[in-house]
Amino acid sequence: SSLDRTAKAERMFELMDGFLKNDPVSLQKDILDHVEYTVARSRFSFDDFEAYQALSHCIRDRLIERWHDTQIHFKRKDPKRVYFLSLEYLMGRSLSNSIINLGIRDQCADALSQLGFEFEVLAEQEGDAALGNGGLARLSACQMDSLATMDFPAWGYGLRYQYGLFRQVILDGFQHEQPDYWLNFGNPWEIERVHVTYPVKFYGTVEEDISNGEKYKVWIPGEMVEAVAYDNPIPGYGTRNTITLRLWAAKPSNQHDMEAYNTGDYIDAVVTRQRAETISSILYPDDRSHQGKELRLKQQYFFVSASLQDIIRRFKDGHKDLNQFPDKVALQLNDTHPALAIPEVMRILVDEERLGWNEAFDITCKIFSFTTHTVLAEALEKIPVDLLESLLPRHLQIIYDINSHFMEELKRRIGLDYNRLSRMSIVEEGAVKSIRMANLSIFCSHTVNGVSRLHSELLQTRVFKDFYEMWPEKFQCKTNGVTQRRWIVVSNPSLCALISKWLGTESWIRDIDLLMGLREYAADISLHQEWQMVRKINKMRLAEYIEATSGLKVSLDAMFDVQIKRIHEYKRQLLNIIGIIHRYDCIKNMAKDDRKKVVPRICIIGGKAAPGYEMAKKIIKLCHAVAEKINNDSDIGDLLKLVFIPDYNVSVAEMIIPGADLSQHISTAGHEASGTGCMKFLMNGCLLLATADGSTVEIIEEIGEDNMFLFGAKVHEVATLREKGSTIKVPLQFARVVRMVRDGYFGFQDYFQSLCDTVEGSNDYYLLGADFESYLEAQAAADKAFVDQKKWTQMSILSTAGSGRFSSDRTIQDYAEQTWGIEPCRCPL
Ligand code: H53
Repeated sequence: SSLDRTAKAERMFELMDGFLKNDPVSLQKDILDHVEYTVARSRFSFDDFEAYQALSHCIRDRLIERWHDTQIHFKRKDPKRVYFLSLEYLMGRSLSNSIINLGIRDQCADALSQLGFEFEVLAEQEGDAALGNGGLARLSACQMDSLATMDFPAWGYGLRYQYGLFRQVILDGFQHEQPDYWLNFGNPWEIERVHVTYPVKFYGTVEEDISNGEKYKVWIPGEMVEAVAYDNPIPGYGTRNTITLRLWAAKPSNQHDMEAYNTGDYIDAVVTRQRAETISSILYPDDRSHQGKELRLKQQYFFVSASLQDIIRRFKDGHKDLNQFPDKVALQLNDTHPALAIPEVMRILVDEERLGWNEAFDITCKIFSFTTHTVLAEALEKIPVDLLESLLPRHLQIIYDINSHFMEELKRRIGLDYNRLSRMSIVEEGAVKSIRMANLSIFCSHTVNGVSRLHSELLQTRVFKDFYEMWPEKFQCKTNGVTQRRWIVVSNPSLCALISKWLGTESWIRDIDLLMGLREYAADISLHQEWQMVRKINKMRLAEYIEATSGLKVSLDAMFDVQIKRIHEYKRQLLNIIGIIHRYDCIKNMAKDDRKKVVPRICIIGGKAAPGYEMAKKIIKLCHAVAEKINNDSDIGDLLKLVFIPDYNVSVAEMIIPGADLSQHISTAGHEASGTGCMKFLMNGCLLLATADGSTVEIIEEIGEDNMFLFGAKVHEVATLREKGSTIKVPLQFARVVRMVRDGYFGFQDYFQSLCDTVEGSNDYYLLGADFESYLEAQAAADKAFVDQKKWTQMSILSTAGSGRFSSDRTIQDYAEQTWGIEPCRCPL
């Protein structure tokens, strides 16, 4: 009764001491309590890792307080909500980020130092949460940070893989993959919700039934698995708002079991049950390619089904009329990976809620929006019809129904243009009949967006031209962004302090446009000195890491030249390596006196290759073979070094980026949808050497061509160059370097032949040869600028100052206004 409830609440308030306190003494007490009661170590003897665990739990408690308040506030206000559906999140570490967003960094450091611990050392104890592959996954993490900071009523949904992205181990220069069983030491950043579970169905048959004189379809599943929620609180910065990233884990279902147990083999029945858990066991390590595997499809549906059940339950708790669903809910499809949500919503509305087809379809089209992250044909998901039919028979029917509505509408508008109809169809006929998930997503979403302006244009003029001509109003551009909280405040504390000092405020951490204020001081000598000092500190940190991982000692006066990202032919790490070999060759052939003029370089490359991507693996091996040669050549000395940093991940990036002088973003124009690494480097005052591809086109607009080193063919030139094929004029130096590799100058002669084949003559699809000359010119320009440290520092300051547009806060604001139609809902302090 309500009386009981009031009495209960009063008693509760009596018992509570108010919120957890954040002064150093309270923090110390809480840390020690967690050492004793959570970690179960004596408070008189615990090591760094145990201190990390205790501190994390102490921070987790504070997150939970805010998280509860936020959820209650959202419930009370009942705003329109956005649900971000993504199969991948690269969260990295959580401790530092949480402490900074809670605003208690200094208090924690004080509390720890009095206990004899150093905050930085404890932060290093944490492993990365690597539930994703690359750019798309880290983007999701950055966007969650912005959603929380900007007080949006948002939820992220995803999968809680037991094995994250593989660890990369290099043996003899070859990549080997090792499993990342990241939950081994527990995960203080998640909260298991044993009561938030939903059944997820697979396989079986579809039957017809009649109720109240109306026919409807019933799906009789053949397998049932339970989805259990794990909530990860995401704190905003400078706000109490703390939102939820809800990840699903698969557990065996208890329904259906009685029969199995009664009919016989107990052992078999238990083993079968256990198989359920494999659904969320492992992240697929392929970036941008899909393989039509059943397990992958199961993962997609598992995550979609559990999320939608959760979302609809939350909606129904307070609303009866499903027609109001679009007023309260926006569903964001992060690439096509969650696109099964479309037929799933239709199935729920039509089969379970018994809405008419048109009414259901109308609702569906009002709630979905779709972001595509690629221009590469191989990255567009296609699901073989056979696979879908066996795993999700009802969904296949629904997709066929959607397609026939779609085809009818098209015929009405364009007549019987069969070529076009077949290009646009959701169903692809052919050797393997399959479902085009992108076409499904475009047709059923109210908006479709690319992730940079160039990419959005290419979608309209090439990849989805037919669709754009039909529904131009659907197409939007949302240029990616990254969060300055992680990429400056957490990872580059010295630069953070310097910026705040010169701007006279810390407000830029929430209001990034203020960074522009640095332009005013771009020529100020005392800023230059402080700026250079900060850069030196960061280079020192990176140099120590290089020495620790590779044994190589590097000079801080050299230019640190970095390329870190997934290894892919279109990203052209091979162009970088060929350039390095050329530089080596030049130095070797130089007169001793001329060597004095050479700008010393430390070339740093890092990134993982998908385990089945042969050429990418060869590129890694070539990098090591070349490094072996150069680094041990006494003629070269400190003038040139090449280092491959193994096991590149978010926390390694946090250490490398602040220490880089120059970074390379050199994809063949028209291939990188956006790129977000370049934005992180830009924020940190690293100069870019880049092609006009993806988001760099917009970076040029912000900081001007003079403040970066641009080169290479432009998008509109690429097709013509490809047509020219082997008649393109390729510089002699390029051919010479490729010959060196072919001739076994770096060893492994046979192994590298096929790699060399990919860049010669008409095989050179990514145009390394065609772009080589202008690449060398850009490199020479970078050398020249580096010698003039005053000029370089000014360019560096202007890079940071011009990076505001590339904050994920701006991206999220754009999505909120132009796509989702949601407003902030700020929890009172
Ligand atoms: O998504 C990033 C882009 C980047 C693009 C990347 C991406 C993946 O990481 C995985 C699959 C895919 O189709 C695209 O390659 O250009 O910056 C975030 O939008």
